[in-house]
Amino acid sequence: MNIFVSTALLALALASSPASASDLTVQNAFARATPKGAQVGAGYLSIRNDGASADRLTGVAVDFAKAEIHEMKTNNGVMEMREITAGVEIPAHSTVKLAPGGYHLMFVGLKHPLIKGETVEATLTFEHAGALAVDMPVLPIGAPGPTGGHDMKGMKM
Ligand SMILES: [Cu+2]
Repeated sequence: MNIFVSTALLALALASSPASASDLTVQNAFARATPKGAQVGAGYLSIRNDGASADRLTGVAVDFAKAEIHEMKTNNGVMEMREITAGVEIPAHSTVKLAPGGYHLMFVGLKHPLIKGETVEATLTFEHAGALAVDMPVLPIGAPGPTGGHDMKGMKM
């Protein structure tokens, strides 16, 4: 009985922090602070799909910029990124990371800088799960974030 109760409480505690829609859970979301006058910013997160069928991240919206889904790749030694218009597949029973050096959320035409210590909200849109609001704490410029990775210096815009 005691074991059952503590397990239930633990599950409740774990369920209370990440944003969740149906079988999808968003974890480790963060945005990077931007220098004054910067036109673009970036955000990162992990999406876990506990469901038996795939879903697809098809869009993202924020109120402080135009938001796009991007992918960064190294091409002949040069970091390049492009917009992913077809969305990002989240396969069943797996986690897809949007992390520095790969997929990321790109905030284009910032209306204001992203300030370290603040939190911004993004709304993710999934093909099946629909809209999901996510809070993204703003970490210092260049922060690799909770999921690790390298910084974006030298990327080709
Ligand atoms: Cu980008």
